[in-house]
Amino acid sequence: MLVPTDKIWHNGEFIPWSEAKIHVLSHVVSYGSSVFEGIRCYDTASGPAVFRLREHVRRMIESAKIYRMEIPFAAEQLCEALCELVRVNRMNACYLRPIAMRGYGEMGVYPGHNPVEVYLACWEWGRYLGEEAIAQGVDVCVSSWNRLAPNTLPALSKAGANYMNSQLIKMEALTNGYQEGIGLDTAGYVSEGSGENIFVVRDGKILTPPLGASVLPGITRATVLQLAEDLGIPLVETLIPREMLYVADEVFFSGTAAEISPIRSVDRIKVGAGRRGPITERLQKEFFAVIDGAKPDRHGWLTLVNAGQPAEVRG
Ligand code: PPE
Repeated sequence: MLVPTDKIWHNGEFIPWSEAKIHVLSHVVSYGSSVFEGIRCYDTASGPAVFRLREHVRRMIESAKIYRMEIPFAAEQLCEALCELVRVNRMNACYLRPIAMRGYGEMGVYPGHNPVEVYLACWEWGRYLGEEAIAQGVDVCVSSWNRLAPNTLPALSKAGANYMNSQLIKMEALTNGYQEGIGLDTAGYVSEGSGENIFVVRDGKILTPPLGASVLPGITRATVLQLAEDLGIPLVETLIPREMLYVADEVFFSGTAAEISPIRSVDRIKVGAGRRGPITERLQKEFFAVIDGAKPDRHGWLTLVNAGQPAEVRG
């Protein structure tokens, strides 16, 4: 169950968690007109630190732009407000959820006369695919549902409406006893999980679907691309046929919530040895080493929430 924190930010003001409500006739409720982000804040030796904050805020503004939605706050304001949100709620590790939505005003599909409402919330969120997932891996299926077709719902935009498709994929997977489902694009190539990008390892080389395969441009996906380069592991963005999942040495998911999670079987066919593979483990180690400060933050991925705050706030 979601455990409330103290405050939620609404259009520039902090309000109590329980007062962050919308009218049932808000545009977003009937027509799915929202864009959002999911961002992790980690508890580091230097205090809470938000992972790739600027990149997430940029993606949110771009998600909105695709839908002609103007967010009435600048990127820097949103970044600062998100840090403030962590401080105000006295959080250490948490998950941040900025949402921009078309609000209350008129009914009808055309959204231009409805105000854009921006909310920033946070709460504690543990392991997305279960406690064991990071070390043991998860059992997944290929979904009978495809991902969004090109030029229908734009996959590059992290819009609320896209998650109706994700829900179909996720519900089918859980109903059939899997932890997650993989969606294929409408041409039948591997796209992504309901809430994760996907990677395949074969003969020491990493493959991942290109952005044209109906995937979200994942921030963790971009992180894996960079870490693979840093570690000298070859990686290509290329179309992946479904059956490659069955003959791969390793398959893993990436995502803010899922972090880097190994996949140990697909459609009950064992992936490699049926457990986390060595390249997945190397990438996980590198990822978590940067996050927990064991390795320097060489790419400037962490924003210290308490930087520039008075000493009593820094604790
Ligand atoms: N694809 C989809 C469809 C997706 O929802 C996510 C994130 C990703 C890929 C990975 O993107 P990134 O987080 O930038 O690396 N899914 C978010 C929402 C999960 C939820 O259930 O809500 C997340 O991981 O925060």
